[in-house]
Amino acid sequence: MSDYSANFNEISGLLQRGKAKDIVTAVQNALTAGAPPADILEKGLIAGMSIIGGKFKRGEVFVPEVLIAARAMNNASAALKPYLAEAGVKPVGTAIICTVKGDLHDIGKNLVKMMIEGRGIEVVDLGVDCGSDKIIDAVKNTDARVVCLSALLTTTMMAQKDVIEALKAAGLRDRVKVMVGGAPVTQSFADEIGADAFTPDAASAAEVCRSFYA
Ligand code: B1M
Repeated sequence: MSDYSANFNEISGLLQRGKAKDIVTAVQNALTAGAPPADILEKGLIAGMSIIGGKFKRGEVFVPEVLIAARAMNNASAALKPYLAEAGVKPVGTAIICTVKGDLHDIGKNLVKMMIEGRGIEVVDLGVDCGSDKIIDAVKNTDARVVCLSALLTTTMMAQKDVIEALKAAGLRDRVKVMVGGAPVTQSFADEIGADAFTPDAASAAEVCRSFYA
């Protein structure tokens, strides 16, 4: 079995240093060498971002460094996107995705979107800091069967509950399945707020989302 650890370490390092151009070349080199796209994502990109996260927490790096790492992450993910999608999959339906009100983190949301698209589902992306009204409008104006909510802050997790309550109040709760995720979110929190599904990562989010179109 081939060892791609040097490729993954290089990608992780470039991400941490925010090298938005070089990282795309490194991702392409790893693909050419035969590294599995899902491993490039997990062992290179997500691993690098979690090192940055630890440094951010300990006050060793600050918002500007995190932002340039985020830009590198977005470039590298975009380069990886075609390789994560299943070839020739026809759309089976539509899902809505956003990061909830008050929350600007979009890297995880973008990865979840990319993986769901890779399973043949069209995704309407409502962006970040997204309030219930916008989500209600999107549910009314599309044939989406699933609403995916991402939250990265302990202070914004409750906005996922607000969306579920707003869907109930609008008489739309039975029309869609609600999936929740993001670093602070747990299965017990999802149960507590009445979500239909929680998944800890983008790959399992895509799998569960696809199961709602069976
Ligand atoms: Co922020 N931030 N941040 N930040 N930031 C965290 C989340 C934090 C944990 C850092 C820390 O202290 N260690 C901390 C939150 C603490 C808490 O609430 N307990 C924090 C903080 C405090 C803040 C600010 C308040 C800082 C400040 O301004 N003082 C501020 C808040 C701004 C706001 O949102 N209102 C802030 C700002 C920022 C930046 C703008 C600088 C930047 C975001 C850039 C961007 O997203 N475009 C940023 C970043 C990058 C981070 C860290 C370092 C990395 C987050 C990330 O992208 N991870 C983060 C530390 C960390 O997580 N270790 C941190 C990689 C990404 C792939 O993982 O998003 O978890 P994640 O997604 C995963 C899973 O969670 C899951 O799948 C993904 C991939 O497998 N998933 C789902 C996500 N959504 C899902 C939905 C699903 C299912 C699975 O179903 C629907």
